[in-house]
Amino acid sequence: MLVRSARLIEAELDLLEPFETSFGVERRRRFLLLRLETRDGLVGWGECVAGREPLYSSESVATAEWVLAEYFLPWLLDLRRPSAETFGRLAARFRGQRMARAVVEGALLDLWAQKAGRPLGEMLGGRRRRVEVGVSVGIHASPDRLVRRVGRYLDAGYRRVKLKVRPGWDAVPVAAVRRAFPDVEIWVDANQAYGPSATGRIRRWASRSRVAQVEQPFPERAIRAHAALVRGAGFRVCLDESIVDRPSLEDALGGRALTSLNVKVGRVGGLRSALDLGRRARAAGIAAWVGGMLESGIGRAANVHLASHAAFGLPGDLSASDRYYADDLLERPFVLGPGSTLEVPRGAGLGVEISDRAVRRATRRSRTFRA
Ligand code: OSB
Ligand code: MG
Repeated sequence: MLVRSARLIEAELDLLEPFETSFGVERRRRFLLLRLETRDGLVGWGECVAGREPLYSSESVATAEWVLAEYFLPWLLDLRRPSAETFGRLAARFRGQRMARAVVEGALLDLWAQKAGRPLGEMLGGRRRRVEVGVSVGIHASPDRLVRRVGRYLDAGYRRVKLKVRPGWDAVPVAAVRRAFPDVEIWVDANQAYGPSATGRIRRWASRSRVAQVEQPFPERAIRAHAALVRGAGFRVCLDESIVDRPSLEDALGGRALTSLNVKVGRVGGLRSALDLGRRARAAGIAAWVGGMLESGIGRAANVHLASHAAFGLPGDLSASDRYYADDLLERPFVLGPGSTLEVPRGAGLGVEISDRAVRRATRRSRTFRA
């Protein structure tokens, strides 16, 4: 299965609604797509979740494009037996660059599963045909507007909501959602916006509004601060940005700094690492679930396959296409099904049909690398 060419596409898609978090507002997502073509005519796709600016993590579209163009793609095209394993061993020489590594691995695994004629999730050991999902809801202009937005998501069929919070946008809007919807499962995510001195306050407003889970309130290196929040908390404490590999997970587990783990494929360097971390967390009695990065349908397909694995036990941040984009780059969008679920694609590999026309429309520029 020799890779004959690699096309790196810089794409842009307008979000249907702006998405505001503690680190900024996103209206239009810029991201990289990778299209690999093999000698025997198979085409594998990957989506890189690095953002235009290094706000969520230190990687960006520019750093990912640089390391892919200068190193990873030439290495890949030189491999005699390209596979996730052989590429992974080469890429392991470099520090970080996990989102860039993940996109290459994703496209290779898509090819690998296509060659076997089976869905990617099944190849990874996943058995579910549908996966449970929730919706991540950005910061809004007022608690009223947030409540209305959440109401529309509940009407659409979502059963759990994750509200973005930050200092100044927490106790009041969260209480407003709780008051309007006494039974909905509420999670919150701060993307590192608080200092450790906020521990008591977070505990009070989260408990009062019966929040089920608080995600990454403190900076990524602040393991002990998260452990202090875990002690005596009536909600799960979830880590996202803090966990990037096996050692960081082991340290957080040893320090009792989490009771839930958001597993994002890009953040942890690829699907294989994501599965390993999910299984390790589960074995330690920690709930793991698949997070999202506002992916197009291409990245979402990989996430949905991952979530079909039994390691993941809570509803993922994997919403239907119409939560994000008017056109999701797929011929058939992801739609929300019964019980707040998405269907795991049944076809070989990613199992989704990618719309060449939609990709062309979203493309700002592209470069092709050949063996
Ligand atoms: O922290 O989970 C996060 C999106 C961009 C950056 C960080 C996060 C998110 C989300 C989006 O919450 C979840 C989704 O893709 O639906
Ligand atoms: Mg998060």
